[in-house]
Amino acid sequence: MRIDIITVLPELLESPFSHSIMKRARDKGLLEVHVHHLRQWAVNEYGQVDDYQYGGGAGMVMMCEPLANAIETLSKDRKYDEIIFMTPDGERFNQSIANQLSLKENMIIICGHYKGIDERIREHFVTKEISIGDYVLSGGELAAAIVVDAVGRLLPGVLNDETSALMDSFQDNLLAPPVYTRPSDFRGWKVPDILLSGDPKKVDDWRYEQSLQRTKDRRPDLLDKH
Ligand code: 6GU
Repeated sequence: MRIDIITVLPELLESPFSHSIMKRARDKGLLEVHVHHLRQWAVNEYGQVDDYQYGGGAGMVMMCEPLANAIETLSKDRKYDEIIFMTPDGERFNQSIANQLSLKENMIIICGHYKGIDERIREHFVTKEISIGDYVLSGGELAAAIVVDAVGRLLPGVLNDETSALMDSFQDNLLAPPVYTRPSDFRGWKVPDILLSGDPKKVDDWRYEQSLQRTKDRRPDLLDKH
């Protein structure tokens, strides 16, 4: 999978994909992330990419021309399956959207800033608009990093047995069960006996029960989808 991110703050996206599972995905050649500074497509020598909004009102709007140029330049070299705009008024991101996106070959992600981007870019180029939750961030970069992480780890070959996505919270609309490691007794706080029993069937049943109970307690809304 190749992901091209268009942003006015490329520095914010240097680190998130350079560690741990994202680093491994890139080192293995399973995930390519290219971060592009929108300024290279600016309309003038001052590097302008935003302007006042028509009709008045506080806040700048990201202009059509730099964004259109960015998208069209990138599109010359390959076909993009999805052009995503990160915006608080987009569709709320979840595991199901991550699963769908993990099947795509090439994607562009546009990070919004200021008051947003000119509506005509959304109408004529953007194919999907994503929000990561009901709160406002100063820009789409951190949200884009979350989407790339959630999608990248699902690509075949990225996770091994130890990090398998199969047992993740949300993968089947259940929260993950509690986990423990050594020692089996820490300050008198004991690991549940079943986990030390050596009986894989019993352990599986216990984990499923715990998942179900945890989901009932914390996220009953998920149970309808389970
Ligand atoms: Cl995608 N962008 C911004 N700026 N704020 C957000 C968001 C995105 N998702 C939730 N809040």
